[in-house]
Amino acid sequence: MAEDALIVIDMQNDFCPGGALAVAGGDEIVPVVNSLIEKAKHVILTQDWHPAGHSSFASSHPGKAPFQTVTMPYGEQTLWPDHCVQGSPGADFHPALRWTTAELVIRKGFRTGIDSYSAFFENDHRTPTGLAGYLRERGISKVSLCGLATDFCVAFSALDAVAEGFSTSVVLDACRGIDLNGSLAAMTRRMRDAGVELI
Ligand code: VGL
Ligand code: ZN
Repeated sequence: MAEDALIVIDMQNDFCPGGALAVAGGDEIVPVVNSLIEKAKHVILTQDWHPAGHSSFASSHPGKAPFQTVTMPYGEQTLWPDHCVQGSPGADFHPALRWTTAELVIRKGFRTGIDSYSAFFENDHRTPTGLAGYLRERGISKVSLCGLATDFCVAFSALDAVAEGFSTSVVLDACRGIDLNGSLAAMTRRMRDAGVELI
């Protein structure tokens, strides 16, 4: 039988108000995400998990400020404030997130030289995290996504999920966006055009 899974993206302290890369209203969605978790058959979490000095941090690029871009060997990369450093409190899941039933936690962004927005591939769109293989091996063909941020990690995960052949939906009520230079509208459109069901 075809199984389905809920993928909860980056519900971590640093993406919530008070955190290093706070997404407006990021904490408001915790109760909504918890109710999705309660109803889901299988729950998978992602955790942004950067070493100190990660190449996506503006602080690693002299003269650069957060939200500017640099060209990396794999393409253009937005620079961020230092966030979700491995083992730091900011990298922990939000304290009210009911994560205990999760069957898998995928950590991403742990290679210094490359960022990873998507739960499936790093930002070179080539290096897999292993998630697609895990889902296939478990007979999961349908995924539903929620979390932070709508226009970065949620959107890139959803785009890769459809490209990998999974039936994919995003629960927008259970997401919040960063919206950098119109990225929320642009990524919403890209998801819709790619065949992601937006709920
Ligand atoms: C994210 C920027 C940098 C996200 C992660 O979770 O959307 N955004 N790292
Ligand atoms: Zn990150």
